[in-house]
This record gives sequence, C-alpha cells and structure tokens, in this order.
Amino acid sequence: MRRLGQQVIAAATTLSFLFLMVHTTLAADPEIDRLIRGPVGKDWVTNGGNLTNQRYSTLKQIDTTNVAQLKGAWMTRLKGSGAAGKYSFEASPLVKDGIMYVVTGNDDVFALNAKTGTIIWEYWSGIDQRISTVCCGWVNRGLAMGEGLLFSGQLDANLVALNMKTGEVVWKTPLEKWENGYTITSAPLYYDGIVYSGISGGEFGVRGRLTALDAKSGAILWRSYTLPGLGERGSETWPPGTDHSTRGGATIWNTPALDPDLGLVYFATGNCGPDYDGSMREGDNLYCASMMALKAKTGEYVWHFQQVHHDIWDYDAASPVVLFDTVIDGKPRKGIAQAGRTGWVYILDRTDGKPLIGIDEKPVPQDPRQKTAKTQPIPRGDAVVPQCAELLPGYEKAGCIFETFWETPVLMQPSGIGGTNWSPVPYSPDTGYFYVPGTVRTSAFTRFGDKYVQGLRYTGGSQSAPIGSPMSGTFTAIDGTTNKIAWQHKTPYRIGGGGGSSVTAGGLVFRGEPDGNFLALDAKTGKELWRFQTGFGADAPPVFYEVDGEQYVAIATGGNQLQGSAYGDAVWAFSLKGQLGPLWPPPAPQTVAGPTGPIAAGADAVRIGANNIEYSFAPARMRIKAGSTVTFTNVGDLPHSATSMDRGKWDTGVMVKGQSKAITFAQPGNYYYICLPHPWQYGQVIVE
Ligand SMILES: [Cu+2]
Repeated sequence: MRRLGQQVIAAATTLSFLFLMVHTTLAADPEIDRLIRGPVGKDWVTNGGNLTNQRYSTLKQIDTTNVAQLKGAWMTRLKGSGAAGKYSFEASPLVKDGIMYVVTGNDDVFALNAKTGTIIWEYWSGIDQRISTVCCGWVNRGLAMGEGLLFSGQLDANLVALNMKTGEVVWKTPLEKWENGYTITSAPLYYDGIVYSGISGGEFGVRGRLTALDAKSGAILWRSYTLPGLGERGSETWPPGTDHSTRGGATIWNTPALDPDLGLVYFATGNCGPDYDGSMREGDNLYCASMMALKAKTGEYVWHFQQVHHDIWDYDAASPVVLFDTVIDGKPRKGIAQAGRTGWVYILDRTDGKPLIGIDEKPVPQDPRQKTAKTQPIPRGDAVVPQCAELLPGYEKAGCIFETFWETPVLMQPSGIGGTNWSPVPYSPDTGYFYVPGTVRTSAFTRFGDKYVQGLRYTGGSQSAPIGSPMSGTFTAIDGTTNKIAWQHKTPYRIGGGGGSSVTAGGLVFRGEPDGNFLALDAKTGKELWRFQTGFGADAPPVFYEVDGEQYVAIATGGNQLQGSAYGDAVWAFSLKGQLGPLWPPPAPQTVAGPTGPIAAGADAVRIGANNIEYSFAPARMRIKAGSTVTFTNVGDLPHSATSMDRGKWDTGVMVKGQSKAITFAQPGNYYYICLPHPWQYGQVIVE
C-alpha cells in the first residue's frame, strides 16, 4: 500500500503524471466538480448526493407543514428490467437538468424525463446471465456522472461509461473477471477527471481494491489494494510466509467519499476471507472490516481504522462512509462516520483516522482454534440493534457480538446479516443526527474447512437465521456529537440490508419500507408525517431534485431479496402538485425465518430457483413416507444447494443450473434445510 510505484504499471504512471499536470490548471468537468463539492440543490448528481455521502438536500419546498399533501407526480415501469427474484433495486436515481438516470439490478440504465417519467433512452447491459459469483443478490448500487458520461459498475466486473445524451457505450474497462470471483456492485464516484470504483467478491477468495480510472478514456490510473502484498505495510497482520492475504477479501461494497481540501478519498472494507474460518489466518488481518483514507490523486495509503480485528463473523463495513463537520468540546472537527453490521456507528477524525468521540479496545471471548483477537474496538455511545442473542430450542449456546464458535452452531447477534448492511446512512447538518437503518436477526454460526479454488465460494463456514427466529429492524437517529440515540423506531421488517433513506432542509427524513410503504418523518423528533403505498418493495435510497421550480422526491421501488420484499421495476416521483394515489400493497416480507407455503404431500422432487424466484425451493415444504427419495434439481440461474440445517446429516452439495441430486430419507423426522450459498433460502421435508 505504501509504495505506489509497486502498484502502478509504468505506462499508467506516465499517463497520470501528464493528467495531473493538466488538471491542476483546468478541471475536466468544472460544473460537476462544483456541484459535488457543494451542498445538494436542484440536481442530485452523485450517488450520495455530493462528495460527503450525506444524502442531505437543501431543497425545502416540501417541509414538515405540507408533506401530508404529497402525492405521486409520476410512476414509470422500467420494462421489466431487474424485475425477478434474484435482483435487488438499491440504486438512487441521479438527476441533472431535468433528466433522471437510473440503473437496475441487471445493470440496465434508463434516462427519464424527471418531470414526466417518460423514458428518453435505454441501455441494456446484456450481462451474462450465468454469472455465478454474485454473493447477495443481483444489484447495482448506483451511477456516477461527469464529462458528459454516466459511469456504471457491472456484475461482470466491467466499468462502463455511457454517453449521457444517448446511452451509447463510450468505453468499457474490465476491472477483473467475474469467473475469478469478482463483481462490481458499488456506485462509482466521479471527481476531478477520475472515476473511483470498489469491487465485490468477499465470499469468493478475492483481493479487495480501489481502482481509479481516467474518466475520459477508461484507462486504469492506479489500483490500491486493501490487502497487503508480501512485505508491504499491514502484511505483519497475516501469518508470515503465507499468501492468505491475497485472497482475504476486504472488498469495497460502496461509494467512496472524498474531501477535496484534504485531498483524500475514503471508503470502508468488507469481511475477511474465508469468512468464518480464522484458524489459518492468525493476526488482525488488515485491512478487512476497516475504514481507509488514501490520497485521492495517487491512491497512496494515508490512514486506516479497523472496526473488527481478525473478523470471523462476516462483519463487513458495507454502508458508505459519511463525511461531516461538527463541533466537539467547543472545537470544530472534521468527522467521518460509518455504520457497521456490528450495530455501532464508528465516528473518527477524517484528517488522521483517530476516534472523535472515543472507541475503546476491550477484551472479548477467546477460542485459540479460531485465533481470535484479544480485544475489539468498542465505540462509546449506543448500538442501534441488540448485540446479544437469546438461546433457542435445538441450540447449545447463545452469545453476544464477538462470541466464538467452531463446529457446533452458536447463536449470535447482530451477526453478519444484521446491523447496518449496505444501506446508506444520511446525516443532517440541521439536526446533527445520523439516520441509521438496522436489521435485527439472529444467526447460527458454524465453522468448517474450505479449500481455496479460484472463482468458487470460499467462506469456511456458514451463518443462517434459525428456523422460527424473529426478524425485524430499527431506524435510529444517532447524535453525531455523542454517538447516542436521539430517537429510535422499531420497524416490523428488516431495513438495514440495502433499504435507504435521505434527509432535507425541509426537516424531513424520507425512507422506504420493504412492505411497499414510503414514509416521511420529522428529522428532529422522528414523528411520522406521511405514508404512501408504492405497490412494490420500497427499499432503495430516495433522492430530491427540482424541475421548473417544483421539488420532487424520487425512489426506485424494485424490492430487495435480502430484506424479503416484493420485486418490481418501478420508479416513483412525488411532488406537492402530484395527482397519483397509492397502489395495492405487495406481499409483506417474512418476519420469522424459515420455509413458508403449503405442505406438499406426495411430491418426490424439489426444484431450486423455479418460477422466476431464484432463492427458493419449490415446494419449500413437503411431506413424504420414510424410505422415499427426493430429487433436488437446480433450475435457477445461480449455483444452489440443499443442505441440512445440521450440515453433517445430508447435503446435495452446490449444484449449477441443470444439476440434480437424489437424497433418500430413511428415518422419520422433521428435516429443515437451507441453500449453503444463500442461507436465507429455506426448505423442509417432513418424513413420516
Ligand atoms: Cu441458493
């Protein structure tokens, strides 16, 4: 990380040098640079609103006094793009000069008239539907724009630039190959001629990195790895003489933030790999589950803060980092915050990465087999979700956030599927609050060995919510000066998994719910002021814009498979002059983990991924006679398995599309099973 020269190919160094010379005098796109350096006004030109990722708009035509009158101005269906069970719709639309740009879970991009919703052009990505290295739903978390181009990171690991006027491809640069485990799910960031992109693949034994490209040509300027090479800074936190760090994960799930005055680009990193097996990677394992700052021009390391040492719980820092300015003890401070799956908000000084409010290293449970870290950093203040699990029938042990586990399942919260996951966290300079969505659910963790094979899952264990365990959420205002709860709502559904919210100078927080409702809350008190049924899972983070003097609020409603909400392909825009009323509600998400649906009697086959519901068993529940054989066939697009909840009992193994495996159930009993790659996918065989 320290020596840029090692990471940059010679040609690119020369190129970027020339490029920097030019850019010190003349910005490539002064208008976009100005817009994303300043407060968000009538346009919303980058995923997080501006370079801070605050998702705070200065528009205030819609405010606490009139929001109750808000109605739909228009609703547009995106021609079925991304409308199937394997997709999530997590992108914020971008808006500039009355035109909206939105990307779906299939990486298809649409330009719409932001006043009427009429489609102006379409870009169909044509991405390979056989991509097998997507861990957590087919998703694109948003676009960036600059120099007349739109930038989109695709699941096939290509970064694409489209002409903003026509949707035509101007350049396409592969950052990696999906066959090797790499995908792109994050929104890129454009600033000062450079496009920054993260990369995903933390469940597939990959090496995380931030890649910087020349916006005009698509040439790669530099790559800054989040895992050290041999002898590099941080390599001492991996076992000496091994190459575990080269496949240790630390991917970048989300849009970076950038401070132009400090010249730093910031992001957070994902879990260590293999996720649940720390036995062979003794040490803190930098820079997994960390916040990082690099020099924005060169990618050179500046500072890091690791949230979870030697992560064995899948505690990714998946939500985007947020930059904010505040006053603490009478002194103005430059802050950076990130909400983790741990349930805490980590608040640091963005000049040096030191805690702003206080984060204390405290002793945690130990298991020498997992080579657990002696201490973990515990932020002062409040967690937004419960951090201990209750014991459930059928389990021997339940523990808290950093409990250890080996081969016997151990229950824990928040777990790697709880807390704040990919959802962004808005910040309002008016209230000084962060608005933090969280998921409340229990996971049963087990470790088993995994051999590294390039391009295949490499997790070393599993976590899944126990059958019958409750799943819900929280929405919390956290005071940025104390890291304490100002107000908190319990929500009926999971909302930290990619659902979103944004905040305005009109004193309003807007957020969607997985049951299709779109809400406006008083940002200061949390009081609900407006609610509208959109008809589809309303999970994506909303945005604000203005056309012809009228303020709009827009949200993509396309569901989120991790939150269990109904899929769709709609974009809604609301305004005070809107005329459209609510739609019929979609099916509500599950609030209890486990298989659902009627019990099929006499069936002898289970189809996985059937009926356009990728993460499903059909039938999910069945009753058979002892001695019967059930044939499991994968008819979906992605690799799936049927694996006994007690993994030792039976397992089809991971099957690609078209593969089958027959399992004979000799003994009467109640057999629950999951899909190992997608442990929220449940089935049940009742044997009589
Ligand atoms: Cu599956």
